[in-house]
Amino acid sequence: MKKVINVANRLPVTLGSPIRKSSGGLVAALEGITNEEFTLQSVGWPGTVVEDRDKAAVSKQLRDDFNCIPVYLNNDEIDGYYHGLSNSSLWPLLHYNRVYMHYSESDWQAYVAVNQKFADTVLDNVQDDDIVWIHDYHLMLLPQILRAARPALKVGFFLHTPFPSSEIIRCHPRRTELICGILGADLIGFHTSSYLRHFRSSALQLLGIESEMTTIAYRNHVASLGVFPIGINSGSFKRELAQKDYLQTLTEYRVNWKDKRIVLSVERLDYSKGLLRRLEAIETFLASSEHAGDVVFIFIGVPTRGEVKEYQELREKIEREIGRLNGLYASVQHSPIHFIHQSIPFTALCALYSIADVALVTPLVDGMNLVAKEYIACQNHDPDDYNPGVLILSEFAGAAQELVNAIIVNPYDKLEVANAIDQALIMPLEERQQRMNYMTSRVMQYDANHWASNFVGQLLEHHEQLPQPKSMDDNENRIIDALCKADRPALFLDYDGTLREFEDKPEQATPSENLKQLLKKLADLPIDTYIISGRPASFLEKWLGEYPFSLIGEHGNCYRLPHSSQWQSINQNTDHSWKKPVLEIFKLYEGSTPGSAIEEKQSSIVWHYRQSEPVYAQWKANQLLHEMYDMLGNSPVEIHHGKRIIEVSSIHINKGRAMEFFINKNTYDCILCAGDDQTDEAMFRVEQPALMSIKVGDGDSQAQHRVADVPHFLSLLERITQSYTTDNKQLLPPHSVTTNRVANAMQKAES
Ligand code: GDG
Repeated sequence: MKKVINVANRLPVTLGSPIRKSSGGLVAALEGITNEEFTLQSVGWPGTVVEDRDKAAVSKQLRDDFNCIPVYLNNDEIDGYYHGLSNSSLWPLLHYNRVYMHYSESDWQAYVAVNQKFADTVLDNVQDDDIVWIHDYHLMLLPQILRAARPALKVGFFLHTPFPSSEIIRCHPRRTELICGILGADLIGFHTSSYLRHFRSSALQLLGIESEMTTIAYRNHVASLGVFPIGINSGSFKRELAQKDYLQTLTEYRVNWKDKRIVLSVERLDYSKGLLRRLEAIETFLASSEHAGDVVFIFIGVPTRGEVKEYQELREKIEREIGRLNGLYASVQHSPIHFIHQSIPFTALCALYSIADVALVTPLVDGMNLVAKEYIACQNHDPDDYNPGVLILSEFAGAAQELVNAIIVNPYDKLEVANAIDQALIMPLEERQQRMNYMTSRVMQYDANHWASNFVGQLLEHHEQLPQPKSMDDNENRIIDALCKADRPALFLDYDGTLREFEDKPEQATPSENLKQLLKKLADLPIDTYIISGRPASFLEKWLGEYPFSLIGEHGNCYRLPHSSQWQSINQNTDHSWKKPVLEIFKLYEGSTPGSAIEEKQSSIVWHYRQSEPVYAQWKANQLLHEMYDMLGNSPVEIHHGKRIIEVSSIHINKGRAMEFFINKNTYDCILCAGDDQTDEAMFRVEQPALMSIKVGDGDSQAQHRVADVPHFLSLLERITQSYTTDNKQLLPPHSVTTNRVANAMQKAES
């Protein structure tokens, strides 16, 4: 049976004596997936500081009675990680509020440390086959920490809030770390496709990571992206609506408000929920509607985050505003707004949902908003007396994308909201029934259980689809072994992205000290080494000319043999007549795309847009590509769309052909080629039994092997150099290989 470890900021329990299970929607959602297939364990903060002396007993009880593993936090950690970084910097930004964002380095340090603490707890309790499901913005670093520690784990991450536009999230001083943290997950889930789109565009804009609609590759790891609109725990509402207590409460409320129409609002007192704007709309309604005297507005405002200054101020403003409106619009018998500033019992909540003629759900921004769905679940379905209410829903709640039959409003438009209240109050029964029917079937069918099992199902699917990579150690050993055994080995190594990481400006990507040391060691080996690059001869000569390597420039157009200073063409008769018109068009694109630049080489022309605004430049690049395909259909050229470049080069020139040119002149019995981009694929495609190929980094490739990035490739080269001992350039390979060479030598002698 598989275990799902559910990791969220809060454990689904409330400490006290006795410890009580919380009744949150998330807990119920996850319980729905526990059957013969899954068991469920929760990891999280128990919600309060626990004294050291009590920890062992609390942990034992939590584990034995609730299958919960606590992550204990001290007061400093709670301040920095929870009140600070999570609630005072991430929450406001995720809800488009830059002004309320407060960031401090000490909060960040606490956030990093607590995410690590969560990781340690998960790692202590997890087996490779388990599923780890991480929830929400408190734990954005956790997926990447877990991936680094245990790459085989199945890790899902779901964000319960919106993911805002890149223009907003970029304000966070730690945006890069946060996005990279999430990218460690195998499956990243959002409530709506807009949040998913924003996440993708932020990864592109802020980190330069391109993605597909449902996948994103980062550091040799592909994460799936998905839209999973959370639902409510429909079963618990169905059950509640059949309870005696509920029916009794309902009757009491009906009597209490028998002459009134009820407009209900329920939420935590959070600025994202739009209460002040709503009060403006209510004032507009009270001042102008003929129904004003018939209506009571019931506001349930659950206290939240009282430690944060903005929440204290919001509460004061709301209380002041409600007092003012009640003073202004009350009569002797009636106050228009009934404000309950506390959480009410579930039974009372359901009864209120049921009797409310209208639910007024107008957040300024909200990940999903479960209240809207809960209201729908509580409309009376007695076929003899089906008299449903009306949902007024903000277009900025994630729920609006599903509940399209609600009256959808712009919460910033007080007149529109006031009119919507009027419209709802007079809406004919038939229309109310029609609207509610569609929404009810959606809400009851796509409930929390469906959400949870869908997410977990897709996470498992993601894993099944992944080709199980062979252990890189095995591959490495085989490659090193083969080179050591060979009589005439050769290396064909690309430079940028293979031996050296990219820089914003290509001219800055000169060999690092480490690389120079490594190249020196390679130079001492009895291996023919070729550096095969798109760079011009001048660059290769200047930075790599001192080594006894063959240098091949411009994707195989020209070469220079070791110890020579003479550069020669590989193919003398190449037609370059296409270059002039191509250059003219490239110049137009250079002019209209700020940050882009043209590089002209002997046999190719390259348009670089690495430093341009990515989305616009990508669009221009596609345009240029089309133009090139139209123009050059019959020309002897290859058009190549690489990593933020478009290159047009002679068809007679490519790295594969250049490599073959040298292979044909020599009798290599083992060849290793490596590269990171599309131009290197021409080498990978060469048909040669002695050829081994390595792709450096992510992306599709025809190479036989793959390493994660430049450092991994350099460490492989390092291992190759270590496997040889040089003594007057005599090869003294490792033991196992020696045996083989002796055998070879003997065979030769016998023949
Ligand atoms: C976050 C996202 C996303 C409220 N008052 C009482 C009470 N509640 C319950 C409601 C509902 C829950 O609290 C509120 O859920 P929301 O979805 O509306 O909002 P957040 O708490 O901000 O939740 C949100 C959600 O995560 C799930 O992903 O939808 O966008 O911000 O269940 O019923 N329950 C009781 N008494 C109350 O007075 N018993």
